[in-house]
Amino acid sequence: MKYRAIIFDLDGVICFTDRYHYQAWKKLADRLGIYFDEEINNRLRGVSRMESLEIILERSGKNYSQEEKNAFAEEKNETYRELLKQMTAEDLSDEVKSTLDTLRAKGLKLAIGSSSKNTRTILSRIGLGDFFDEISDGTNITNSKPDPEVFIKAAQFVGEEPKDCLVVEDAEAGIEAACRGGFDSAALGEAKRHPNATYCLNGFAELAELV
Ligand code: B16
Ligand code: MG
Repeated sequence: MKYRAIIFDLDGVICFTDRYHYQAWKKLADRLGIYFDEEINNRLRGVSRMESLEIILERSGKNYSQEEKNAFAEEKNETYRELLKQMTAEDLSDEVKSTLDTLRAKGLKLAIGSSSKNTRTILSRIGLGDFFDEISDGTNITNSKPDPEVFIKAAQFVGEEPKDCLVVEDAEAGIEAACRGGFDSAALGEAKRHPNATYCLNGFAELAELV
């Protein structure tokens, strides 16, 4: 087998919380009178909540204090968490679930490497609360993607070297993080724009043939 473990990004790979992030940021941006669109939203993929806010505020003419920024980030998170309440096991696609089962049956260790502080809430909502061997997320890191910290911690948690782990990502920042950490990577969606992805996938199910 080529790899001993697979580290999955969450938002945009395992499930599609990206549309809820978009709606929640859009609501805040509209309230503040700041222009925001899908293209700007793509720059937020894999990026932490506070760094995402800074990207949104680039279009604002105002200088906000740190206190105001904290309140904006909290406001967005409250909207986002409200939207997450709609999620159920039906938000986990058959393709993702059956591919995960195939990878597990091959004996691979399966971990999450996500920037989100809401990772555990989301996994339990979609019925994967106890599925992964290890979870590395926004609650155990100080630097978010493109820094490799979240993946390095995931590899440590499963007890494997980066060279023996494959990272699966939908964000360019995530592929960059994988490269910097010494991991091979498989890109989905927007992440395929990054020139250094090891593999470009047309769909999640292709993973089963790769490893
Ligand atoms: P939270 P991932 C990332 O998840 C999202 O792609 C990014 O848009 C979000 O800002 C970040 O999580 C932080 O999320 O506000 O829930 O802590 O793609 O790394 O799984
Ligand atoms: Mg992602």
